[in-house]
Amino acid sequence: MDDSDFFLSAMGDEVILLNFWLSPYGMRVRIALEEKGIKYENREEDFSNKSSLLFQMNPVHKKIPVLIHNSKPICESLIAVEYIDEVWNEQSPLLPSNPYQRAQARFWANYVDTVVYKHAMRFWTTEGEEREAAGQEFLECLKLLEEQLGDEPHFGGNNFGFVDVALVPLFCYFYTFNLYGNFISEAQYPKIISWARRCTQRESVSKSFPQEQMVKDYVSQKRNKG
Ligand SMILES: N[C@@H](CCC(=O)N[C@@H](CS)C(=O)NCC(=O)O)C(=O)O
Repeated sequence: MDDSDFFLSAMGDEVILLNFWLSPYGMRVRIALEEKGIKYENREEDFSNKSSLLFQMNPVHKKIPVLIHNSKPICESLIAVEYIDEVWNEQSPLLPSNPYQRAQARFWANYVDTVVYKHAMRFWTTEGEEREAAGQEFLECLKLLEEQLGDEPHFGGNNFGFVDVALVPLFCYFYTFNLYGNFISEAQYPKIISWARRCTQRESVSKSFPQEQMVKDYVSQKRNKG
């Protein structure tokens, strides 16, 4: 038991995450909790038989992830990440303290959420021309993100931060992208690829990602069915 465990148990915090192992949204919340060293219980949901707790905690969308902190639900992954950053603010800040930089971080996280994820999800869930178009759009987004990253190690500059947490879960599917050929070429996207490597080497990220083989099996099962 280290100091932070003692502090948390002394505080009596109960943290539960309603989750699904393959969800990139769930991974965001896990990464934020790991960054802060928060002990939590991960509860897996079965989408074909959702728990009554999920209906009770997220009656509007009935989706995971739901962070439950001392019996109170926080829904929507980026809102949960911000909540974690505010509540456990003594270490590993994820959002910058400067208001302008904070607004910028929220802007890019929102871009990742609404644009980048949309194309990535279409790429995995469609076939033929539609998948091709989604793949192209996704690559266009990566180009823009490369420019935004510039020569910094992270989107938040030197520190791993909010935009990194928002984006990096997509890269746990990196090898599944490459199951479709050499989709994200290192020569074309060197900065994003080295950023992804840097982030995935962090303990908070690697602990929150599913095992590579499980993702591969899941994707090949889906492809065989399709
Ligand atoms: N915008 C939400 C998206 C959450 C989401 O789409 N969750 C999916 C899993 S990846 C889900 O719960 N799907 C179950 C369903 O739609 O019934 C967030 O950021 O938390």
